[in-house]
Amino acid sequence: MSWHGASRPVTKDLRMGTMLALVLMVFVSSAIGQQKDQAKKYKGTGTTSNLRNIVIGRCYHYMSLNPSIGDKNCTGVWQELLDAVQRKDPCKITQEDYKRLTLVAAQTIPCDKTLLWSRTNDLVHRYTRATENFVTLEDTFLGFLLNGLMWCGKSLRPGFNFKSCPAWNECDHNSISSFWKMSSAAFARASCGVVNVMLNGSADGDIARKESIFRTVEIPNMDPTRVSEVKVWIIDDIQGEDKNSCDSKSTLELKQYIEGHKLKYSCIDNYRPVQALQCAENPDIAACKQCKY
Ligand code: ZNA
Repeated sequence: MSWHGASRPVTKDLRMGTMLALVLMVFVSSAIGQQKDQAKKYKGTGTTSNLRNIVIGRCYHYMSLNPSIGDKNCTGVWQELLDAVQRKDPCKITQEDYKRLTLVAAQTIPCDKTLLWSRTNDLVHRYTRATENFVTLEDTFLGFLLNGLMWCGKSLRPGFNFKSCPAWNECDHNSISSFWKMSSAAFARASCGVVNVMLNGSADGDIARKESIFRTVEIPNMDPTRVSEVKVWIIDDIQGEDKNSCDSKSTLELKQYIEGHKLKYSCIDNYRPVQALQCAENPDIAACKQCKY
């Protein structure tokens, strides 16, 4: 009897104790989880310091340089960037997450002005700065806002991760590569007339890497009813080797690939206006002293 009588409070105590232990376990494991998340080290650098001020400042700067774009709501654009990545695993950001940002940043691109590039990042932007005849993604509103910057959010928590972010190839769907894929697709879709592409004739390997954004995103997103021609410029470094040109095997394969997307193709080796820029920058080298320009 007494055993029975005493058993009730003991069972109650046991139950209470088990519950307390469970609550404590859940609490401790979630705290450890949060700590892990905080300490998580990605291979890339963290979000650029002062990101908000830079993006909002670039937004107003772009409007002052390009009045034709009209009035953009700069804090609204910032909010869309924030909403695309915050409270999300930075390795699980898809192009879809940037859809609203791409919509608020939409812009018309004049026909015949698009200049795409692959492995010519430096030269292509020196060229567009010098001539202002062409528009690269980085000269569009969306590309201008985020060019050269780093950003990523934190799983389940608001704001950005300033400690580290996934590097380009660290995971398939990271905040940086998904953004550039989404914005490149939007740019290619908005392009019309002759679309130019500056490729690197002195770089190793194929003229356009199989996994490049140019091949995987930009070509498939061009509208053959609006794009009259894809004009490939193959530029060698002014003192570099001529590893690829219009008649190289990989260039002919690229031609097939472009034509396979119902787009007209043309190719030009060492397009003179670009070579003239290379020579303006290196007037004393032998290749530039042939009175050709
Ligand atoms: N402004 C940018 O930071 C940027 C612009 C980044 C990525 C893509 N873009 C677009 S796509 C650009 O406006 C061109 O029109 C397109 C070029 O992309 P691509 O064909 O893949 O050419 P690329 O030279 O191989 O890569 C372009 C840039 O992408 C590089 O300068 C890197 O910033 C980045 N990138 C691409 N692949 C990798 C990478 N970074 C690290 N590892 C990679 N494997």
